[in-house]
Amino acid sequence: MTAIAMQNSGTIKLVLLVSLLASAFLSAAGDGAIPPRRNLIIDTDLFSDVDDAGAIMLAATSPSVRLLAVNVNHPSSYSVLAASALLAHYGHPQTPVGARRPLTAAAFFDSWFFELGEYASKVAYRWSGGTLPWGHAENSWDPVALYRKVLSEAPDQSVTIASIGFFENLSGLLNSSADIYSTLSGPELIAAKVSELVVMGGEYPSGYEFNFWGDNSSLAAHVVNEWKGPIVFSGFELGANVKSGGPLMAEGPENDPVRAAYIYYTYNTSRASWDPLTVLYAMGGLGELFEYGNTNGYNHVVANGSNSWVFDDAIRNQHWLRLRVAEEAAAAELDRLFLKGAWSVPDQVASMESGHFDQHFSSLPPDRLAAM
Ligand SMILES: *[C@@H]1O[C@H](CO)[C@@H](O)[C@H](O)[C@H]1NC(C)=O
Ligand SMILES: *[C@@H]1O[C@H](CO)[C@@H](O)[C@H](O)[C@H]1NC(C)=O
Ligand SMILES: *[C@@H]1O[C@H](CO)[C@@H](O)[C@H](O)[C@H]1NC(C)=O
Ligand SMILES: *[C@@H]1O[C@H](CO)[C@@H](O)[C@H](O)[C@H]1NC(C)=O
Ligand SMILES: CC(=O)N[C@H]1CO[C@H](CO)[C@@H](O)[C@@H]1O
Ligand SMILES: [Ca+2]
Repeated sequence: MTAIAMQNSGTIKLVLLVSLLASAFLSAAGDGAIPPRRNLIIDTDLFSDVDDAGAIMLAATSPSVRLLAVNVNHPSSYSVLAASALLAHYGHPQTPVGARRPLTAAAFFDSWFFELGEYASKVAYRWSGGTLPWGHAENSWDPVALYRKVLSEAPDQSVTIASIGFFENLSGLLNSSADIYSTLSGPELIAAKVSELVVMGGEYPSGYEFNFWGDNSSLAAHVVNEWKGPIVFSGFELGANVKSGGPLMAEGPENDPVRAAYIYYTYNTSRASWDPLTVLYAMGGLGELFEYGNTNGYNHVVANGSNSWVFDDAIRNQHWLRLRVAEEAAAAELDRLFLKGAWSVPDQVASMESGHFDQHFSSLPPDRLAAM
């Protein structure tokens, strides 16, 4: 409403409006009617791209999310320990972490572009903490047992699962049967507890994308084709040109592990935002940033990992996401949330206003610098 419109509508109406708004606000506050936190489980690879770290930070620092668990679907111990370190840094030292077995000592090496750096081991070591401090990856949960425990304890229809990597653990959940946590089978437990599965993977309406083919494409096909409940897909095209992380690297707290991860991985270049956008949707729904790209139909993944949308008027519970805003605007919103999240941790110290990147690396031993 513009000021002129308000003047025209008269002082009495304005006063009435203001007092109505005030009483609505007060009664909401008085009832403690803060919107309930959304229960979220993240299933992440946290290994070959840094955007998983950004996505975890968004969820771990959002006042509208209750992060129930993080499952890691890459078997590197460093990925598992880094997940625990991030959770601890952002105030969730008790949040359980599950890990796909058998664990390995694999470290990311960019044998494709020869330009991206490794971050998981560095974050895991320097920010060690949470339920799995450095050296204790073996104490992580079996991911399927963790899913079953956390789902069985949650209210019905209350859990969103955000899948931002591969599909081993979700396939294992689908195949699971009654255990000490629940008498329900995997599909029954999912039907009872999961309100939505949000998947970063594929391309829409059809394509061939890494999360579906990059690890075990038959398990991607198993999960996508067999999941009965609502699924929302975030495709390659959604986040590829949304470049985020620059402001976090430039203006974030010096001690922030996700800022460091972006610097290690990108050498101070903003990065595509597949996983952060996926988790943003998982946390808040369509909001102002997203809309659905379809009204009906379902996604179908074949054994080699390529996917295509089957338009079927009878199926209404699967959608793919599209941006409602310009890619720059989506990136700006992620950057705002990254900075807000990073600064929400007590006792942060600002990075130097400029030259922070050089300064960060100049604190490394000279032989390490030479190796870069
Ligand atoms: C689950 O079962 C499906 C179909 O029987 C099978 O293809 C898949 O490999 C199983 N998943 C896991 C993780 O073992
Ligand atoms: C995919 O996973 C299933 C179940 O664990 C396994 O049987 C199969 O060998 C895997 N395929 C590949 C290509 O690793
Ligand atoms: C790092 O990125 C930020 C934001 O994009 C930029 O302001 C800064 O100049 C960059 N620093 C270096 C050393 O490239
Ligand atoms: C995957 O398989 C489908 C048919 O099942 C085929 O059309 C497609 O070309 C294959 N994609 C790749 C990248 O091999
Ligand atoms: C392929 C793979 O490692 N899948 C695993 C997912 O999680 C369950 C439970 O830990 C394992 O049984 C599967 O082997
Ligand atoms: Ca990922």
